[in-house]
Amino acid sequence: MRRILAICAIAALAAVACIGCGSSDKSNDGGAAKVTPNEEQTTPTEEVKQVNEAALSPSATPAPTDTPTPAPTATPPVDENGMTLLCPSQYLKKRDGAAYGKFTHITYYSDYCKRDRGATVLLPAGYTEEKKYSVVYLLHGIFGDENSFAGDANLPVLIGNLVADGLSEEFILVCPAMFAASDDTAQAPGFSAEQMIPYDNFAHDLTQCLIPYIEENYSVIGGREGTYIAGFSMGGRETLYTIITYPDRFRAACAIAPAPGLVPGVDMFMTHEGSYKEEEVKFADGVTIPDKIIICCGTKDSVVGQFPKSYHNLFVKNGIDHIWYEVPNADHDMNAQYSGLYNFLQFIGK
Ligand code: FER
Repeated sequence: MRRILAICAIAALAAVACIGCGSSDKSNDGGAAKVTPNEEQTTPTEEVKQVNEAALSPSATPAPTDTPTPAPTATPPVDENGMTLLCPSQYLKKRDGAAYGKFTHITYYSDYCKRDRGATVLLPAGYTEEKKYSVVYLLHGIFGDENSFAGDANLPVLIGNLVADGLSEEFILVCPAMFAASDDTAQAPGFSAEQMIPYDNFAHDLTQCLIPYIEENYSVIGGREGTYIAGFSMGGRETLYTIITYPDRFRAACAIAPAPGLVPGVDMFMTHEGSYKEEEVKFADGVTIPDKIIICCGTKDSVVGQFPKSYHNLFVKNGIDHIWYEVPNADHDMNAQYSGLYNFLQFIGK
């Protein structure tokens, strides 16, 4: 039964919006279904399964969209923290006078995984060795890879427009492949406790191998000062995991619609053992921590449901300063993703 549901769910996420979870030859499109955090349970109950089955029915699943259709938001609402709730639509359109970068694919040797690994890099349009740039590491969704974000033509446009308007400083965007298995032919992403390990292990590969590679090969500010991390869904969860594990390595972080599993919980896919216990999700006294942490999620997220809000509540409970906001009417979709990035990328260099 669980297997059938999981297969349905994977198909459903592909239909909802496979953003930040790309399609390479070794990965299937995939994803997750509506979920509800429940710390009491240790196994998914029939009730939870039924709720999620209903959520996956064709009538409950938003129509697939090849081209994201951001809401027309010339003057979108801004909250008390200065978060613009929806990305203004004009930031996703090319315009005269702005310059847009292009993604390239790179390979770095991961001493952590003991093999070559891929990443895509978006340099600023006018990249020059004469300047030093900040770097943003952007983490994809489950089943994605380094090509997931590189396939989104709107991303260089959003970045170029933010830079053109002086809202962001120029920066280098690096999109890694998160599934940091030592043998990616023997191991594949999926919904089991064992398959969570390579995702969490990416934090080590990132800090020990990819960041040093980028710092050696590009003209970057480097160190905590010039290093940022953000992610969508599974990438949002791993963004949170990474900053809890390596709090002093990142200047700012943004978890957009972060997936369950940072702490124990249950959804229709699996029982999440939790990468950390709830009480471990905190920063030790005296440790340097990110200056800014954003957690956000669509109000109508049919995939990660209330889990992002539960992280917000946990951060409040454990005294971690952060910004929480909800993207009006957004599902697990591009509106949520662009909103988070629109706000977060304005922190670069500030
Ligand atoms: C889960 C629900 C959603 C989960 C992962 C996701 C690992 C990720 C979804 C995505 O990346 O879009 O239970 O468990």
